[in-house]
Amino acid sequence: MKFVLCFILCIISTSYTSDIVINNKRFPTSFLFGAATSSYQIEGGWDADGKGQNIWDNVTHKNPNFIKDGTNADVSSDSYHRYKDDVQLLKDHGAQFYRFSIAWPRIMPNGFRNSLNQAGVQYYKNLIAELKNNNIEPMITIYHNDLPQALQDLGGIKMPQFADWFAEYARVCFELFGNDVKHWMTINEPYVACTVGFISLPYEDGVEDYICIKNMLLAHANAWHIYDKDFRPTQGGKVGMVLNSNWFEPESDKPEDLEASERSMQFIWGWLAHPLYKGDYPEIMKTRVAMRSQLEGYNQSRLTELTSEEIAYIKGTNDFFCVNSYTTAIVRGQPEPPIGKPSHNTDLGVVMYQPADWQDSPLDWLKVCPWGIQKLLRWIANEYGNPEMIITENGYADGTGTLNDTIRYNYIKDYLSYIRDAMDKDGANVIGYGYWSLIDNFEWTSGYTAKFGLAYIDFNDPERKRIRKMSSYYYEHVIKTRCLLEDNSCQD
Ligand code: PNW
Repeated sequence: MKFVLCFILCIISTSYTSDIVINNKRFPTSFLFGAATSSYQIEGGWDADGKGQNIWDNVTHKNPNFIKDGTNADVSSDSYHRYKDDVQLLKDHGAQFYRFSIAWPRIMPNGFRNSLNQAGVQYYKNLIAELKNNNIEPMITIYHNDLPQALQDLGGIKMPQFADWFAEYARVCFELFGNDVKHWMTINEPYVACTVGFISLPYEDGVEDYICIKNMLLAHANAWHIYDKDFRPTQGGKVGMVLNSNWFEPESDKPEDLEASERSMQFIWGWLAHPLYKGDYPEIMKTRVAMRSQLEGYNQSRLTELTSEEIAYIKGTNDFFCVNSYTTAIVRGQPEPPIGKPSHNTDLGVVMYQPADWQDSPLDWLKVCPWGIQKLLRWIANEYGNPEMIITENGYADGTGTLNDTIRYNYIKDYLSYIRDAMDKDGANVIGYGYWSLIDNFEWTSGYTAKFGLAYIDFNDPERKRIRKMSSYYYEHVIKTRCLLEDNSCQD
């Protein structure tokens, strides 16, 4: 059995670069291709023109060891001064949209409206105008990990007030920029922001993450309701939350492995998507966390329940499903983990790994597995009534930033092929794809050791020139021809 499994996985994994039959159907003309970035990772200008500090400014300055190479994003790709180069690069690709984020403390340095910073506002107005002049649609993420330090000092995302702080900020964004924006993304990857990316490290695993996600859901719902009532009638856009994770492939078709796969999907995707689409956390999650909490001697479940008012308030607040996904993990069932220190992982209770022979990257969680994306999209379509989906992030990092980036080129081609398969074989309602990332940038705790860009940046070059990689020319071909085959021989 093990042998058969390895045999299958090995075939699949070696086929990554060579044997995949690339989907030869042209992408519809309405399909949106673009690229993504986030404010802290690219902007630099960390204290320019009145910007307030964010939690990453604070941690990287106080504790450089927090970052693998001891760096920070004080300057990074310097998009605060070079946003026109970014727009030119998007134009060179023929991109239909650019997904970027607004830095909360750049427009509201203390986190609140009373500190509104005109220079910061002007930066985003200029960027949006430049995009529109070049027929590129701005898609805006309102929050992408760069919380104002001032709000962190008040307790940050753990505080029940967070949902109101965020609502005020989102309203300001809709007011200032909403006339030019049709796709709003409230919060990027709450799952990461509340777990591995929890900046108040160490966070209390299995307790604070549940509180954090609940606050994120309420914050998102606040923004959606504000938009729906006060802005949608005149601005006519859509508002969604950006969810992320892997596809979780069962190790075998044994019932315990199939269950482990489904449980992982429910625990990780369902944690957010169930409240948004169905009205409450997944049943399996409520049952397991309650059961383990009780055995641990808690009086109530560590998974703070949603009240019936909250359930009604959150349900139906995702106008489109934003999917960030880069990779797949294999999962296996296991006996109930012993009761001890609580954690989200033991609440889930599965064994997870990535086979050693999958193409790796400098990031320990990122290995290449193109077929996983089709299964993920199919699962979301089935589970949530085939909502409109945009792949808001997908990409590959190498350590060097080489211009001859064949792995990234294959990654884009193969992932897009399986996305196209999900559309025409499974009927998944995917309407767009945004590659992460437009340019090399600061990769959080990995600093500049992992480079995702379609364009290379030498971080010692004062001009921060954007230099297109081979994959970028391929992506341009795909955007312009809507065909994954180089000879453009796709069927219409
Ligand atoms: C996403 N993980 O983060 C973010 O939205 C981007 O800011 C980031 O640069 C990109 O993916 C690449 O990392 C993730 O540990 C961070 O599984 C961590 C994980 C996944 C995504």
